[in-house]
Amino acid sequence: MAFVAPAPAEAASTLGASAAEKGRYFGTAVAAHKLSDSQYVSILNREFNSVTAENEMKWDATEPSQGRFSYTNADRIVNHARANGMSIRGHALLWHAQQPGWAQNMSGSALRSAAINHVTQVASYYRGRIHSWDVVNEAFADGGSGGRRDSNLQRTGNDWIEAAFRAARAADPNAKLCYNDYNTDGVNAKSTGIYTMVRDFKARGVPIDCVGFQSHLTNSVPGDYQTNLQRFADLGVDVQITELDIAGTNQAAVYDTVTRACLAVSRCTGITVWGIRDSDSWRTGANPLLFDNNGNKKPAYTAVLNALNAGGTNPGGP
Ligand code: 9MR
Repeated sequence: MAFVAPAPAEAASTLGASAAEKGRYFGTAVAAHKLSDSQYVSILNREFNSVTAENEMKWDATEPSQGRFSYTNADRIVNHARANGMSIRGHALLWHAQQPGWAQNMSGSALRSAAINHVTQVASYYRGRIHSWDVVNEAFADGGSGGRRDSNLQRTGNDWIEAAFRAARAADPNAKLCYNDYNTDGVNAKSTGIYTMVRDFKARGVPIDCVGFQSHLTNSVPGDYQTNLQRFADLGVDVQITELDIAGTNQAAVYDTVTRACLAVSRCTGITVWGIRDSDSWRTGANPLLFDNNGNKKPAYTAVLNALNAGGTNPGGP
């Protein structure tokens, strides 16, 4: 009988399936009002196994007046995800932007109490259904200071971030709790400020499980992108690429580099792109996503899929 060589493991043919083979997820931001667009939904269901609500879980959406919570649009996304076996990134419990008007007008201890109550209420409502929460979003300043961004939340006291993480842990003990920010994609003053905060939280037992790197990129990615992910992982937190989109030239090559960097870091547990088709992107006209306006796969899509299929495994799983 002739020897028949075993077939090589078949390369996965979708982003989600390929990432899953590597113990990771591949997600996208989703807008609830697009769940009636059949082209959008068919790509979503075919390619992705994680979703992030693009706007529907933000403070202005979930607590439009103080103490009155509104989950209708967020629930549409959560229900769609659960019905299709997708995990969910919660985005975001506290942020200086997209606050409801009533919160924008508050300060001091009243704002602190309202903010912590918001964290508790929303995280409790979704308890058991969220893989990872962006507990705090974009709290560090741009530029060289490495310090906090000024905001009404920051003015309630420097400990507002740790108070939010403690409240989130109490409300949903099984969700991974992330700090999420942009312009943190290489080793720079801003990412180092966050690194120092995470190291301090780990040393003092403040509950933090993950750091999100938004990765809104143009033309290139910092040469120390993987090194930067790894230094956070070495603190004992997972890292996630949370809002990836890449404008400009070399798009496919930069998507390839980012995907490979995640796969090379065992604690990089997943990648989320910030929308499905170019027409879904917040960066109007930049065409920074993996599918064109007609829902066709772009060269950037093929680059990501090939990088996922070529990449290493993550024994820990997502
Ligand atoms: O993509 C979101 C867009 O629809 C909203 O108008 C905008 C409002 O601030 O927020 C966008 O998403 C942001 C995300 O929540 C946090 N990081 C930056 C994203 C792009 O602005």
